[in-house]
Amino acid sequence: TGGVMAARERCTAHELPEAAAKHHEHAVGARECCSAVVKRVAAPVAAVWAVVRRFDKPQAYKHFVRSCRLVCGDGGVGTLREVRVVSGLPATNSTERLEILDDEHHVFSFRVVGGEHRLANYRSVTTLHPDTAGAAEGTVVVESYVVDVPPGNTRDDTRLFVDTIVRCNLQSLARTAEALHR
Ligand code: A9S
Repeated sequence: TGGVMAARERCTAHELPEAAAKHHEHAVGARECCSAVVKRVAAPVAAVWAVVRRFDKPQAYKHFVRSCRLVCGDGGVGTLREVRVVSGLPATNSTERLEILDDEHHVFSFRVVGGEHRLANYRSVTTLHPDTAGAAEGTVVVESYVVDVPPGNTRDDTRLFVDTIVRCNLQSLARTAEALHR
């Protein structure tokens, strides 16, 4: 579908290795939408990964998160967290499950399994790649997602809303990892 191509094209545009691009190919249903955001970070992969891999601490860089507690699990695959959201969003809380935590290949994925918000069945995959373009050690972060289009919303509205949140998160991730690295 068009959704699969959206994430896929953006990844190949950044010349990711085939194995990494595969993580951003999603099967997208009729009432779902899909997109991807790419962000360059001026810090090595290890510094960015140290922030991303902490499923128990999304508030380290996600500014829309007010608090987070683990419901069950210890931060490995299958762990459930309950995230409370800052006010001003059409959401109060979200229950999320860690799906992939690959320390070797720097792949992270979670899915939304409940909560009071409009992003039912949200799932995302984040991959980190060494950025060989610049002189200093850098990282390219690719984050793709699939989510149900909420009743009464269009696919474009949904993508605009979610892309904005993901872009904010990745900007903040960059600042956090760059500060750690300094
Ligand atoms: O947390 C993420 O990585 C990405 C997103 C899009 C999170 C979205 C969100 O947590 C809110 C920020 C609260 C917005 C959820 C699940 C629903 C929202 O409406």
